[in-house]
Amino acid sequence: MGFGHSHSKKRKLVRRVRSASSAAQHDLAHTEGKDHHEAAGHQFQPGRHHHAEHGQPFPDLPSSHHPHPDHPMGYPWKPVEHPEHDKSGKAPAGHPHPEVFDPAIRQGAWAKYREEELGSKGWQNEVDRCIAHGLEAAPSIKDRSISCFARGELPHFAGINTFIKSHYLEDVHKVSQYEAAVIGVPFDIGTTYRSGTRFGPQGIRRISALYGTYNYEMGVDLRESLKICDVGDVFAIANIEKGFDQISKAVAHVRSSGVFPIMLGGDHSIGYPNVRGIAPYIDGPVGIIHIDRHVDTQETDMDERMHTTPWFHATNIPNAPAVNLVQLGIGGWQAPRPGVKVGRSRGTTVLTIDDIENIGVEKAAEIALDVAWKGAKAVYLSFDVDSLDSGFVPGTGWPEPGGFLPREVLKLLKLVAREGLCGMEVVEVAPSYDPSDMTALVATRAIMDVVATLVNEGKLGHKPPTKLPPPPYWPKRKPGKRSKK
Ligand SMILES: [Mn+2]
Repeated sequence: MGFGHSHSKKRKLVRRVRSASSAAQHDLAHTEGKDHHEAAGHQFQPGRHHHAEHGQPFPDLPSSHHPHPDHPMGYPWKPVEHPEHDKSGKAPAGHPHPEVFDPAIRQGAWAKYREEELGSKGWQNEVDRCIAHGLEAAPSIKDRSISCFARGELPHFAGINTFIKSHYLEDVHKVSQYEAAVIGVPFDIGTTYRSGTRFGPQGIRRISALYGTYNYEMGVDLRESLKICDVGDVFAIANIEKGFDQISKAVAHVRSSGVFPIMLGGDHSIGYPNVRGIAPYIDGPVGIIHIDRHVDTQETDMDERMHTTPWFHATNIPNAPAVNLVQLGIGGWQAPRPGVKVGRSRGTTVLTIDDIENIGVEKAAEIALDVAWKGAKAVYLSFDVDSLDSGFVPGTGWPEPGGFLPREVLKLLKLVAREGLCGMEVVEVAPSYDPSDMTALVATRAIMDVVATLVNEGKLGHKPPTKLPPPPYWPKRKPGKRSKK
């Protein structure tokens, strides 16, 4: 009984391990370029080879040498008959196999070819601008793309930091010249324990200087694909309601200019004025995807609209119904019960960390998209850094153990951003508790990954055309829905 059951389980496990190791042997044989037709697990079919020169889209690829019948995306190349080389280990003359890989199933290979398609016009413009504003480099410097005064991205340790050293837009009337705008919201009088998120925008901007605009595995260069600026900070007033009014006006200015707003918090109370600044410019319901350990749905906290309350008030906005609010990562011992009651009566959707662990990040993202987009015209994304395990985000007001791991939450963010967003916020970074800027770095990364996803999905900026098959490891989208900017 019990024994027999565990026995059959064991057998299954063994089989899986075996197939993984034969695949690994196979890979190793390829990587080393040795007699890989003999390698265990290699599905060599005598006389049948793949040849790069016979098939687009990788004419210079050293050859993906054999069929992958199980390829999930469909294999783009046809096998080529080579009856004269029908013996194992006999490759055609002049046909070495240095690096054999399949770009359609390996991100590392796909991205290498994608990079070539990204262009470099933006980079050249930036070099020209830096030299025009910062003088040519001293004559002894061979690399003439370097300027004398540091302007732009390089060196990463120099300069006055905007978000990823994007252009600082001093005159906000000109924001419509851009496609996305970063707005600092240094506001923390909504905190109920540790304050300090008023320095969140500064902290995020400082560490964001580490980043370039290119991401290998996503195959994207934001410098080439997105016009992004930093409009600086909202003048936050030390009064909750007046502060909210300033924030809503600033966000509305950017959104109504047709620009994607990215808010750097600030505490989570800004979620309400942020949505209030966007919703009037959306022609229909707005869904909200909220990633957090905390529900933040109570009406007041200590008699005010604190950072425990944004979604109560946001879902009172006529076109931001609570049934389109989905909350991911909820749990722990920092959950005031009044907010739970509101969620129950208004019909919000909550997935706990345990839920997400049980059903998986991909399924959780599907649920989030279904709920947020149901009958909606646009979706807003709110990311609280305290949704991660407190070990990764000490620099926050209410750290809680047991939250997301960074890789999990980054994947979740990318998946929920795929259908498009009308704006996003990253909140609760408090630099004074943030050794080595690690929490601010998570915040930066979240923004970068979301924005790059929007670009890659054709929802923001301009995605360079491609001749490549779709990137691997990207779950299939449900056909024909949810495609609003
Ligand atoms: Mn929170």
